[in-house]
Amino acid sequence: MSRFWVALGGNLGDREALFARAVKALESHADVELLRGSAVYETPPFGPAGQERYWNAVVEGRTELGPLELLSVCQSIENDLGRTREIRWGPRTMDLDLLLMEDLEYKSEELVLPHPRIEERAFVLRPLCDLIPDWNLAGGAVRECLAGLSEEGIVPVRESILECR
Ligand code: A4P
Ligand code: MG
Repeated sequence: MSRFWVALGGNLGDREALFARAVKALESHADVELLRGSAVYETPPFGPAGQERYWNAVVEGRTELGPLELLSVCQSIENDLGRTREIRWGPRTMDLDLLLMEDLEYKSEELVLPHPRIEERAFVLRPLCDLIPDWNLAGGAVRECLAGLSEEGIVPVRESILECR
């Protein structure tokens, strides 16, 4: 069994309903067990201007699946929730990024672990810090990486993503 952390993000449609559907879809997979969830945060959009604010959260789970299999589970949930890919960093109903899988390092065209942009993004680090503040990333512990970024405009909106189910 490997522990994993998946980030959820979305800024189109009914964000609460979409977050609930994503959590249910993940935990209803026979080989995936969800253990803990961060708070849900409303966050200022990063990327093209004029987008709505996002909801962001992180779930921690464990699985017998390998990293590519888990990525493919995440991608099929994104597709089921109406995800389309038109604009890089553009608006989306649901983005599920595989952040970490134990301390596995992996690099292929489809998957890079740890997720290469974790340390640049307060909207990822803020919820990840709820769960594993002392986890060491390349640039330092999660809480230290977060301390180096601005958290301006990041507001908790639900105590736990697992409440949204
Ligand atoms: N890929 C490689 N490694 C991974 C990994 N560890 N997890 C590949 C997931 N996917 C991984 O992803 C593009 C490709 O990355 C996939 O085909 C996969 O094989 P995508 O989800 O189709 O594209 P994307 O999400 O548009 O790109 P990217 O670079 O993941 O964007 P981000 O970084 O997720 O940015 N603002 C706020 N406030 N909150 C947000 O959540 N999200 C984005 C999207 C922009 N602005 C945001 C937010
Ligand atoms: Mg993505």
